[in-house]
Amino acid sequence: MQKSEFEYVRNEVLRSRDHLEDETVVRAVKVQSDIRSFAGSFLRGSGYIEIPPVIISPLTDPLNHPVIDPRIKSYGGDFWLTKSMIFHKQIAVQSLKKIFIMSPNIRLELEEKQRTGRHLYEFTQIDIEALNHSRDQMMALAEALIKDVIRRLKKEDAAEFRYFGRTLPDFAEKFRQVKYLDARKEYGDQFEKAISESSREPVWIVDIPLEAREFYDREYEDQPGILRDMDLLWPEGFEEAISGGEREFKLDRILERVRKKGQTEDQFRWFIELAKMGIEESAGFGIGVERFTRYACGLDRIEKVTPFPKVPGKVSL
Ligand code: ASN
Repeated sequence: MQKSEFEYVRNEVLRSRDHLEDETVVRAVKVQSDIRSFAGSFLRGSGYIEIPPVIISPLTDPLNHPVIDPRIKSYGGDFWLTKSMIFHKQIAVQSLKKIFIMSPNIRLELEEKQRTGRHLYEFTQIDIEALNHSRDQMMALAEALIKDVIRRLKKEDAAEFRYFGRTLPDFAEKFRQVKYLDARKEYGDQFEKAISESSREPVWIVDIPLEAREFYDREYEDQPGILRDMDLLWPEGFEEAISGGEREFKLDRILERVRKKGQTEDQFRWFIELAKMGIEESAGFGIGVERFTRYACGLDRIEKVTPFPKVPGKVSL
């Protein structure tokens, strides 16, 4: 090891130790632990079963934005680290019907994402999927999940919220919905930021155009180019909370959508082979655990909610 590298490691270990002793971090990690626990018990109580995460696989989410992809070659094949379990969810619900995963995701984001305060290259999303469910049903589940977790946090983490000087609001019965194209027309390209900053309640962005999403979310039959999907924005400028939708499940639709994205069938053959055998429709979403915690605690930077934060562009413990 070179001297400069040795110094980098030593400084990082010191920084990591200080980080772990920071009271803000200690209290936020407690809140994160409770979010995991309350969300898990809510979902189990709603008939969802937890399945273990997949970390390494020949199949993962292509995402709709550029990340660095670490490829692992072994056993004569190519593996990737999970960017989301989207396809595994769709496959698993065929027999398990209603599932969730506390899913660690690796997305080696470009260094510029460091500035947002919302990105970690290793994070966990609670990834949820249900067979023969609609987007509306999954949106209702998400609203109930968030309200239940926040209700329990307020009760059981009162000391933490006093420390953070944070009073979480009681949300309205239903969250507001805005169509993606209407939001962009009104607020321009930075509409997510504008809407989030000007809201006190979470807001749904629905009906997202094809070019803004991956190939797997389902297109309206009567509105080509628009998907039956959704994002949820946290209020107060905390931005994205959830992303999800109904899924394409018919082979011809899947192949057409892969083509429209300029992707290759070969890349998704593990999924396409399954679709050839026939799969039923499903819908679902993922909710980021660290972002939920950051919103709940009202913190400026996401690294404060987790013991070993991975900030884009930085080698960390
Ligand atoms: N979890 C998301 C979904 O269910 C996918 C993602 O994380 N890219 O749609």
